[in-house]
Amino acid sequence: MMISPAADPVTTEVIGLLRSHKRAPAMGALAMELNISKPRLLRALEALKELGYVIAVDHDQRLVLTSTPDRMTDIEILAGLKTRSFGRHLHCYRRIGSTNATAIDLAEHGAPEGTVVVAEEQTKGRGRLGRHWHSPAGMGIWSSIILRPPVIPAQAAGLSLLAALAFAETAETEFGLEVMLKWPNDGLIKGRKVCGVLVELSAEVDRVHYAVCGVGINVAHGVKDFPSALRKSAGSLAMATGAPVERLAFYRAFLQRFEMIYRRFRQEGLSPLLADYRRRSLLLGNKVVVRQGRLKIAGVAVAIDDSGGLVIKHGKKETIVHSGEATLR
Ligand code: BT5
Repeated sequence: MMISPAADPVTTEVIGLLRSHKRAPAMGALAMELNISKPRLLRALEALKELGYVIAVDHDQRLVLTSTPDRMTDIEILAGLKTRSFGRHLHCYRRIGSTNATAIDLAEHGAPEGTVVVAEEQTKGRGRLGRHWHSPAGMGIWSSIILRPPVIPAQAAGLSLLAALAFAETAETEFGLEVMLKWPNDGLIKGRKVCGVLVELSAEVDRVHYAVCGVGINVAHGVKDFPSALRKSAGSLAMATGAPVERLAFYRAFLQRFEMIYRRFRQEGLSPLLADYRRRSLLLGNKVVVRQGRLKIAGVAVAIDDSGGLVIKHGKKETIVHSGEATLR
């Protein structure tokens, strides 16, 4: 189900007006100003209340917006979002199978670059290789962005790295947290996975039609909010900072940062951005094993090359891997 006050123009107008006035007119005057009946206004106020807005009536019967919800709705995301294209087309859902699946559908139907799908809850959140991504209601940022980079498929592999980098830089700037990146796509804080990225491509051999870049960021979880299998490995921004974290502010900052990084990638390619990624790399300089299906490559991770591949040295030989599951030995 979509959650979009913008789906109802009256509700949108009401919240716009309440936002722009410290004290909005009283109910009757407001209905007149908006040229709607009082019952219609009451319905809009009720809808806003259900979305978590708190609207008080002061001693002059004027309406006062006292609190806005930390909900991933279009109006709240767009309030103060400073991007050119990321999030300018927004599809917000209360509950959805997977934001990646919906974004792929939208991309197939021509949705433009920067289109975002975001959900409060995913019932079939997906990780790489068919794995499940735990995405409970209200706990995190479950979101996908449609990108249409003018590159060949091999170059698009770098998008996972860029999304992870955008997460790291946002967490550092917003909260001063130290984020480590586990190639290719994990964002870890204090050894726990807080962010995962899943890029899905539609491409020909020499052209990418679109890439859907899905990003999952755990925000509000305490340890017990994770299923027992994840309690040792997963973390959240709230666990890392030791305080509640507002999803909306973080999400806006993330979109802004990711757009900046992505625009640089479009203009200059991956290499100028890799220094920032390498600096946070968990694997570089360490003994690792990378599994690609049944294939196992063990050695020392010595570099991340300019295409985003991980260079593993074993004996005198070096192998470059572009995908796989890496673990420290
Ligand atoms: C990923 O896969 O890390 C990619 C996750 C991408 C999720 C986003 S949410 C929005 C968008 N829509 C989607 O449907 N997906 C994307 P991978 O590297 O394969 O890691 C998956 C593994 O991480 C699982 O097998 C679990 O072990 C673990 N895991 C699952 N949920 C987790 C969570 N919430 N936090 C930390 N670890 C988790």
